[in-house]
Amino acid sequence: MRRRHTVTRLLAAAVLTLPLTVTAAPAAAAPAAAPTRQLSDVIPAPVETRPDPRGTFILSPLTVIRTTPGSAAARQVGRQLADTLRPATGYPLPVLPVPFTPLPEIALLLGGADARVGQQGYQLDVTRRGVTIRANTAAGLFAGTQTLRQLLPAQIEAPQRQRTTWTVPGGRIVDHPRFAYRGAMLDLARHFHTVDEIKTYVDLLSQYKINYLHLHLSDDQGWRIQIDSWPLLTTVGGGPGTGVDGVGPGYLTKADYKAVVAYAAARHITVIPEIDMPGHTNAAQSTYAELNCDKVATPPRTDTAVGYSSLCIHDELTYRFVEDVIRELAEITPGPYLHIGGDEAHATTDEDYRTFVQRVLPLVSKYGKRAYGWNEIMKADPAADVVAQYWGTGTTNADLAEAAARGNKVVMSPANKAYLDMKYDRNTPLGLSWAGYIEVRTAYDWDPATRVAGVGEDAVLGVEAPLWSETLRSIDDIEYMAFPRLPAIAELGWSTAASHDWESFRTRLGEQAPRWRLQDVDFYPSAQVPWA
Ligand code: NGO
Repeated sequence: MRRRHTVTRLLAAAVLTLPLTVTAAPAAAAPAAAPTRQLSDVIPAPVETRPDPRGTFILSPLTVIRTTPGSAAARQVGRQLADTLRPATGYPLPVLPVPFTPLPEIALLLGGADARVGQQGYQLDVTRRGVTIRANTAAGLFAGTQTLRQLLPAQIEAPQRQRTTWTVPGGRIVDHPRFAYRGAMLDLARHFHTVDEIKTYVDLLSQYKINYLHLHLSDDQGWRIQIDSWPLLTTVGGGPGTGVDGVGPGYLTKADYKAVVAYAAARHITVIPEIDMPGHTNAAQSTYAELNCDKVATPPRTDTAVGYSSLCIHDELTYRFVEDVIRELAEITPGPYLHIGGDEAHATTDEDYRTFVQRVLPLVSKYGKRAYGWNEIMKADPAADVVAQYWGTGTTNADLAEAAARGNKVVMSPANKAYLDMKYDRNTPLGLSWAGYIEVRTAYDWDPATRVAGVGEDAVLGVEAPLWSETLRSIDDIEYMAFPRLPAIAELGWSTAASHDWESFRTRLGEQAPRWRLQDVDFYPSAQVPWA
């Protein structure tokens, strides 16, 4: 009976916290107002929605968040949901890991969901008595809570208490992703972004069910991650003046990196570190003379040219360096992937490039990680478990199609669709335009599984939206380029191809604006979108 005792104690504790707020909140007594949202007003679009107009739920001061007894992971998702909903509602929303409560509830339950939800999806049921989210994993429950957040009125994102009726539209959602991988990339090398800025971005990504954060940690300009066996990489390579136009210094210590990894993991986002090689290596080669074939350090460079640097391919020291970096990165990276770059190695001959990539890929496996690189690495005919990230602008790529036929998986980041650093139009103050202008509709109107000939649904692991930071410094800059295009890429990664519909998307996107304003998110007010 220990359990009963716990249940009673928890309920008593919950109810004890209530009276103060009950009297203060007018919403509880309000007549059932029509929900401001519909069950399908969600980004990314859910797989299946079955509205039930009789099932409107009203979040009240009495509502409790009930989680599967004995599951710390479910309880953690419950706590996060409570933290999200408390500021605007002012309700106590106690989190109770109990099998039953007589109170109106939001239940977060492991197991019992529709068979289709898989490892990342969820089922969400809304009735007058409560909301029930069921999933097979904590990640699925978390995804369900992000949907619930969007089903509540926009004021739920306000940092202080709001007077409104907190309706949730009735019915059932069954939802699961089209692709297992939905990523976003931040470039810390061109301009460093602080731990707090990365965390802010993670918070935003998690609202759109992004589950991978790729960090571009080194480039010609700067080196941004502590490597103990090559200590000058950060103090010199990431030292003063190493950002584009001489901005800097900046780098993540290992403790910083671990903090980012943990923060992202708590939001069901896996961090993927990238060290770019054999090109894009000037920060390392200007720091350590021995990494150059002529043993002379290159001058540091903070311009934005690309394709001029190369590690020394036929020198054993190069591989000692690369192995040290991979080993130390793998040690602090719990996620499965380690990205070795491999793009734009124009200063490396094709033969040397193959030699280099074929030597480095096994080093990634040696330290227990799955190798990942920009699509050029497919020129080296890697093993089938190596993942390629397609960043080209065309719709054919023979190396990629051959790799897909051999079984390699591809993440789609076509630069003229998914690059968040491209300008929206010629008036955009930030960003680049080498891959063209990317308005919201351009970012949305493509299909990851038909983009490149010979790389079909089965070969596509998912999508990723890279954000290169040659022109970006602050979190405001990041947000302005990511919003509203990031939600477009998120929807392409999660929602079914059949649900693809620009009119529906732009309407749902417009309804996100009040949420962004309340969260202080800068965004580009595209004329293509009917902003609320
Ligand atoms: C390219 C290049 C990067 C630039 C980016 C700018 C890839 C994979 N390599 O993308 O170094 O920062 O364009 O858009």
